[in-house]
Amino acid sequence: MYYIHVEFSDADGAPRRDELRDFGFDQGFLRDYLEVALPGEIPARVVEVQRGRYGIMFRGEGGKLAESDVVASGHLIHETAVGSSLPTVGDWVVARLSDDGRQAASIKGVLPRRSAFMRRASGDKADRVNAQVLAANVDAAFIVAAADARWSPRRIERYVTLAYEAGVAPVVVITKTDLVDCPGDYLAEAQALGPGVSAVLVCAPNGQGLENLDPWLTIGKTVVLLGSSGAGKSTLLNALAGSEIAATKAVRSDDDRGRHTTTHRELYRLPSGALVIDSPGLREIQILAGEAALAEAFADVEAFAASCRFRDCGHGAEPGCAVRAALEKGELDHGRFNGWRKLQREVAFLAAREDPRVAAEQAHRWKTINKSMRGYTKERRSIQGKSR
Ligand SMILES: Nc1nc2c(ncn2[C@@H]2O[C@H](COP(=O)(O)OP(=O)(O)OP(=O)(O)O)[C@@H](O)[C@H]2O)c(=O)[nH]1
Ligand SMILES: [Mg+2]
Ligand SMILES: [Zn+2]
Repeated sequence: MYYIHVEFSDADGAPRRDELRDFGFDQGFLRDYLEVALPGEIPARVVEVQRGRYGIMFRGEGGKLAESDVVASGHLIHETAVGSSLPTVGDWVVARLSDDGRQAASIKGVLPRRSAFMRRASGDKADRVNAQVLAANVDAAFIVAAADARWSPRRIERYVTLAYEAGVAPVVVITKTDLVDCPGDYLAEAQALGPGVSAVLVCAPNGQGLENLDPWLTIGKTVVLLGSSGAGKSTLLNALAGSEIAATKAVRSDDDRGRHTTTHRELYRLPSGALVIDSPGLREIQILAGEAALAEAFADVEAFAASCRFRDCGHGAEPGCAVRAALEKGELDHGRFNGWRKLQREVAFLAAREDPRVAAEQAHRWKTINKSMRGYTKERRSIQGKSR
């Protein structure tokens, strides 16, 4: 008999305390898991990614949470080569148990992602864009930006676009507010990035402002920390955790800029029960996003553009250009306009060279079974068929 390792209610129907559920596992993921799992396979969440090895969290003996260090199965790696995705931090996966049933041994497949943060992988070629999934199944993105010389609304709005592409709420967390006289100026600049963008001022070392992040840090919810190296992501994580769970390092001198203190991606659980993904700062944000995300991130600019006399207005010398009029009247910031144009060009470039993986990820974002898992279901069906 096949024993299902996940239980949601006692005989009286009351929810049972389930540690896997505290990691964000719910009825939807359970359904997806049951659809594809074979005997001896369990649901697990990827909590750490280090060069081809994955730390996964699952219900071990006695229902207690256990962690194993595993690899992806050969089957999954093969499928990845033809279009689906390797596991990433935050993923819910189907893992195979070791022969003695005590440990997880490998990852057989990735369950459909509810959200995915993607960027262009390094080393992609001009004719072909490769996607890298940075984090999955995230509920909110904390865009961590320091109130210092590297402050850049242009960079922040790129992250905002990335968050919209992932279908996730963007929250700008402004750090190092202890180092400036007027933190309110930074807050205003962040808030000007659109009505959907929340912004919060914090000083992580002394805990100031952290309570303003509480709405996003609730039990079982997952937040990813995004932002440049040195912005203070790991410092923020430690402050929220109340202990030094991640390494941090003093701001580097300029010749040292490329070095990251955080060197891998990991999901941590806070005392509040919220889950936080820390990762190395991205050196450059080669974003992967489509027109819809761009329109959402730049709704204010697009609203002006919608009033231009010509639908295909290039916002140059055309008569009746509402965008140029807004720029001249000071209703639209020049920097923001230029940021929008630059991203538009990038989005157009991407649309022309789309990685099948990106298309696949977009199609799978809302609860469809991914390709590797479909093959997998067939495999299970044929096994069942044979035993009948
Ligand atoms: N004064 C001040 N310093 C801060 C604050 N937050 C972070 N720092 C300092 O900034 C430096 C970099 O912080 P990290 O947390 O290591 O930065 P990170 O974003 O995790 O960097 P990577 O791991 O390389 O991506 C450390 O020396 C922190 O002590 C803050 O609110 N105020
Ligand atoms: Mg760090
Ligand atoms: Zn125009």
